[in-house]
Amino acid sequence: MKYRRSGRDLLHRWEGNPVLTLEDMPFPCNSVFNGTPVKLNDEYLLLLRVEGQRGYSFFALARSEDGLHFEVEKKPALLPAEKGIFKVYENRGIEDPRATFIDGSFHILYTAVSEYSYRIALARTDDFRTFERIALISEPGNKDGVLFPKRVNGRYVRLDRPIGLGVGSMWVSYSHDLKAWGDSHVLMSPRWGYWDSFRVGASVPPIETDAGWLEIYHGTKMTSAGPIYRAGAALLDLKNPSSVKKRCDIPILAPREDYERVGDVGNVVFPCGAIVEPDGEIKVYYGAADTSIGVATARLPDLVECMADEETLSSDNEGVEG
Ligand code: BMA
Repeated sequence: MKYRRSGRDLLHRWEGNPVLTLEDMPFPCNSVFNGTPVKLNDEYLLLLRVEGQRGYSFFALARSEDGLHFEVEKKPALLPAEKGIFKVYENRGIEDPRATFIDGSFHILYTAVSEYSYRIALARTDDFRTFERIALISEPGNKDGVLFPKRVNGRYVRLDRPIGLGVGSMWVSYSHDLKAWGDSHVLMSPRWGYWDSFRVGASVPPIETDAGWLEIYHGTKMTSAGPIYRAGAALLDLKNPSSVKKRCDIPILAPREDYERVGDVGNVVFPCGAIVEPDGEIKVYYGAADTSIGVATARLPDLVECMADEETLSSDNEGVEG
């Protein structure tokens, strides 16, 4: 397997990128991006966000033996709900799935889109063939939900990104039953002057490491040509995920290749999940320019080492309004 170094990014792109494009889709659609990966029975599955030609999104499933070469199933995996309460809040589509294995099955947080704004929804599946919608778990104006893979101090934990007054921060919330959430706190905010100075949101469901919960997140910087979406990393305290221990001061992946620079929304890399291999390699799957999907890898310990103490980073920011 060959990986290409582009610039100084800590994540190295697979030289066969993009992994999936419109050309690989077995049915007509506008684009494929923002997929979440899982490994099931030695097979890699990628639940994809597909934007249909009408403009709203739904999910399709791709399968692979090596996590690099995927084949997309002929029929969509999950469409916006056609009845009940989910229909009301999904009538403009479903977006950005993020899968977590917990309590013996896969739990997918995704964004339900309607004229009433974004909400985070939860569905459960064992096989990615049938999905059971569990609940709409956020107020309107919230997206980028990711679920931790285990309970912490008896409670389920999630990260999300409620829309703020111009500033988009990452929050943490807790639940006893996955349906009712509370004890919400702001966790990480944009940093003035940094690559993540405009908005930050959770991207990859947190990964447990000896050093803490590794969160690969997305951060944006606003420019005169619009936002640039990059990926970064932070470590949260294992026993208290409301506490950020470390945060990387540089992005781990930034748009550099043509397929990341040019597309429906240019200058975007947007991870929605990762696979940690038994040998410590992490494969991060990301949407590129809202038009295709890429994969990039690193050694998990290298990602953990790249981070500076949060105290050092906050003192950099002292006295500066973000
Ligand atoms: C975010 C989400 C993603 C999208 C990204 C870049 O706010 O809506 O689905 O990939 O913007 O357009």
